[in-house]
Amino acid sequence: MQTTVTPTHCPYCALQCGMSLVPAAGGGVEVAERVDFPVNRGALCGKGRTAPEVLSSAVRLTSPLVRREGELVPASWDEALDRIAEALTRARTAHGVDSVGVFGGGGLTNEKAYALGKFARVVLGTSQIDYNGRFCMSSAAAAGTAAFGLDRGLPFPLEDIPRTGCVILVGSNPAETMPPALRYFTELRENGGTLIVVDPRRTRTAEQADLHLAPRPGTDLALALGLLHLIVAEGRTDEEYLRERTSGWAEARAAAMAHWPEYVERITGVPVPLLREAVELFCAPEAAMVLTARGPEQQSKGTDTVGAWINLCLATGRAGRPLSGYGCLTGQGNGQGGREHGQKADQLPGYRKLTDPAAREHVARVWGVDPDALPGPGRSAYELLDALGGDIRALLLMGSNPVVSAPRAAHVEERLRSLDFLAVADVVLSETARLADVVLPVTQWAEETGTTTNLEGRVLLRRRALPPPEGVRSDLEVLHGLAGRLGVEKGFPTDPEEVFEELRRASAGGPADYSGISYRRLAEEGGVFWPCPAEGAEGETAGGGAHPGTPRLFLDRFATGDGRARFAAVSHRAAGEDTDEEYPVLLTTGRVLAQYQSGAQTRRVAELNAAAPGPFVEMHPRLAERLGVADGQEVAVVSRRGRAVAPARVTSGIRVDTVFMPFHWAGAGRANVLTNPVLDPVSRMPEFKVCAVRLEAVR
Ligand SMILES: Nc1nc2c(c(=O)[nH]1)N[C@H]1C(S)=C(S)[C@@H](COP(=O)(O)OP(=O)(O)OC[C@H]3O[C@@H](n4cnc5c(=O)[nH]c(N)nc54)[C@H](O)[C@@H]3O)O[C@H]1N2
Ligand SMILES: Nc1nc2c(c(=O)[nH]1)N[C@H]1C(S)=C(S)[C@@H](COP(=O)(O)OP(=O)(O)OC[C@H]3O[C@@H](n4cnc5c(=O)[nH]c(N)nc54)[C@H](O)[C@@H]3O)O[C@H]1N2
Ligand code: SF4
Ligand SMILES: [Mo]
Repeated sequence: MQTTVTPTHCPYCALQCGMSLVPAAGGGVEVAERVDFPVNRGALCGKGRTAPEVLSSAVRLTSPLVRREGELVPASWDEALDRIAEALTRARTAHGVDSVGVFGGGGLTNEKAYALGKFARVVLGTSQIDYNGRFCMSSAAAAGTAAFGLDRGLPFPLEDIPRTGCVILVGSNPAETMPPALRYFTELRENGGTLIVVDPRRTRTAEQADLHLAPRPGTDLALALGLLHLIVAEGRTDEEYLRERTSGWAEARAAAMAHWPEYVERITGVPVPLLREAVELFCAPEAAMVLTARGPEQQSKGTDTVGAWINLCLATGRAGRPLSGYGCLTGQGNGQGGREHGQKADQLPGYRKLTDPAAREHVARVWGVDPDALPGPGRSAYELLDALGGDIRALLLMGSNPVVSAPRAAHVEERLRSLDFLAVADVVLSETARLADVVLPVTQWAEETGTTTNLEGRVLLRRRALPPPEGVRSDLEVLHGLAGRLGVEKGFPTDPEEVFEELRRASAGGPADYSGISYRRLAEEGGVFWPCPAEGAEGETAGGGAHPGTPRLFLDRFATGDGRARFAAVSHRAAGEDTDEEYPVLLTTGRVLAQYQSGAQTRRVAELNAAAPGPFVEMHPRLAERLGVADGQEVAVVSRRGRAVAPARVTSGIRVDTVFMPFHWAGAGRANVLTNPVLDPVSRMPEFKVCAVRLEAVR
C-alpha cells in the first residue's frame, strides 16, 4: 500500500513543532513523528499529537450560518457573503469608513494576516484593525524595538541555549506552554550552565531551576532594577561594551542606583541574598541570556519591565554576542509572522510603520493604490473592542475568541452584542461566533498550505495534507469573495503561494524582509530565518534568492540608526491595582498544559479535556485555611469587574498573597471577567497578570 506522508507543522503554539501527517485507518489523517525538524526533533506535546481530532466534521462548522429571527441557521455561501458585504457597506455609508472594524489573530498564517491587513486598508479603507497578538508579546516587541531597533522574538535559534552559561527565564513556563523546548534548558544544565526562573509560582519549569525567585505579581520591573543595582555596586559591568555598543547608560544607571536591594526586597518579596545569588549566577559565566514570556510582559508597565531586563543584558555585555542575548518567547503559532505583515493597527507588511511616508509609498505601489488613500494607525485591540457599538458599528473577526480571552470579558461580550453587525470566520462555533450575525466555516492547517514564522524568526511551510470537508472555504477565499462584492476584483488571490509572492515584494527592504524566501526554498530547506533579502531588485527574483537567511541577529551591530543598543531609563511603578481591605489578594492568570488559549479548539478533544477538565483557583494552604476552604471546594473570586467561581486547588507552590487561574474556559469560571484592562502606555497591553481580588467560600 502506498502511503502519503506530509511533513508539516503543529497548528498551535509558536514552537511550530514539525510533524508528519499520514492517512488514518478510518479516514482523515493522524500524526506521525518527524525527526528532521531541528526545533522539536520529533517530540510533541499532547495538543499537537491530538490536533487532527479538531479536523473532524463532528466538532466543527461545515456550513455558513446566518441569524434569522434570532437564531443562527445554515445558509449558502452566497447568502452569507452577500449579507456581510451589505452590512459593511451599510455601516460605511451611514457612519463612515472607520465604523467598520477588523480583528485578526496571531494564529493566522502569514498569507492570511497579510491579506487581512490589505483587505482592511484597501477594500474597507478603515484604520480600525488590530489583533489578538496585542494581548500577547506586544510589550516585548515595543521594548525590543526601542533597544535594538528591530523586534524578532529570539535573535538566535533555540539550539544556542544549551551552550550558554546562564539563562534567566522570566514569567515563562515552557514545561506547560512549550514542552518540547524544555529539553534545551535541561541540556543547558547538563552542560554545566545554570537556570534561574522568575515566577510567583513554583511551576514545573521552576522545579527544574538552580534558583527560583518568586516575586509578587507585577513587580518584575523592581526586581530587574535591583539586580542591575547590585551588578553596578559589585563592579560587574562590561565597560568596554558599554562604551562601544550602547547608548543611554548614564540615565539607566542612575535610575537603577535608586533601587536599593532592601527596597527591592520590600516591593518584590524576594530576599536580598537571593538577589545576590542571581547576580552571581548570571555574571560568572562568559555568556548568558534573559528570556521573557507573558509574566513580565502582560502588565500595564510591560514595556518598561522588558526594557529593564534588556538593560541587564546590555550592562553586562550580553547582547549581540555569540550565545548571549535577550529574547522573548512568542506565543501563538504565527505569533511572530502575525506581527509583521500588517494586521496590527500601526503597521504595514515587512514590519513597516504605517506612519512612515516611504513605507506607505512602497506598499501602496505593490498594492496598486495611491499612498494617500491608505488610512493612518487605528486603535489597539482592547480599545477597539471597547469601542464596539460606539463609533464602530460592524466588525469582521478572524482567528480570535475574545469573549473568553479579552480582559474585562463580560464588558467585551456586551460590546460585541451591541454591534449592528458581527461576522466571524472560525473553524468551530466559538463563544464569540455564537454572538455573530454571520458565521463562516473555514479551513485549518492540515487542509491548506501556508507559511508561519516561529518564535526564532524561522519561516516555515505548512502543507495541505487532506481536503477540507464539503462546505468549508479558506480565509483567503472569504477575503476574495468579500473584496469582489465590495467592488475590488483584483488583488485578493485564493492561492496562498500567490499571496506569498506578493508578500515578498511588499516586505522587500523592510525590517522583516522575506523577499528572498520562496515556497520552493522552504520546502527544500525546511525553514529560513528572516531577514532574507532577495539578491535582485526588490525581491523580483523568481523562486527566491541565494541569501542564506539570518539565524543570529546583531552580532556586528544593532539595527538602530547608530548601530548601538539603547538603554531604557526606567523606574519601578505600581500595578494598575494594588491590594486593599476590600480586595486583599492578587490574581494572576495563565495557562495549563492540556488546553490552548480560549479553548475553542482543545476543549473539543476528549483526551485533553480529561487531562484538564475545567478552571480552578490555585492558592496556598495558608490562604485556603484562612478562607476555610478545602482542596476541590468551590470558591468565588471577585474583582472590581466581575465574579468567577471555580474549585480551589491548594498547593504550597504559590505565594500566600496570590491566586492563579487559567483563562481557557467560558462559563462560571471565566477568569477574564476579573482581569483589569488597564493598558501599558506604549504597547497598549492589558494587565492580564495582576489585579486585586477577594475570595469567598461558596457553600
Ligand atoms: N498549553 C498551552 N501552551 C501554550 C498556550 C496555551 O494556551 N496553552 N498558549 C501559547 C501562547 S499564545 C502563549 S503567549 C504562550 C505563553 O507562555 P507562558 O508565558 O509560559 O504562559 P503563561 O502561563 O501565560 O505565563 C507564564 C508564567 O508567568 C507567571 N506569572 C504570572 N504573573 C507573573 C508576574 O507578575 N511576574 C512573573 N515573572 N511571572 C508571572 C505565571 O505564574 C506563569 O507560570 O504559551 C503558548 N503555549
Ligand atoms: N487572563 C488572560 N487572558 C489572556 C492571556 C492570559 O495570559 N491571561 N493571554 C492572552 C494571549 S497571550 C493570547 S495570544 C490571547 C489568545 O486568545 P484568542 O485570541 O481567543 O486565541 P484562540 O483561542 O487561539 O482563538 C483563535 C480562534 O480562531 C480559530 N481559528 C484557528 N485557526 C483559524 C484560522 O486559520 N482561521 C480562522 N478564521 N480562525 C481560526 C479558533 O478556533 C479560535 O476560535 O489570549 C489572551 N488572553
Ligand atoms: S509544543 Fe506547541 S507546537 Fe509543539 S506540539 Fe505542543 S502545541 Fe504544538
Ligand atoms: Mo499569546
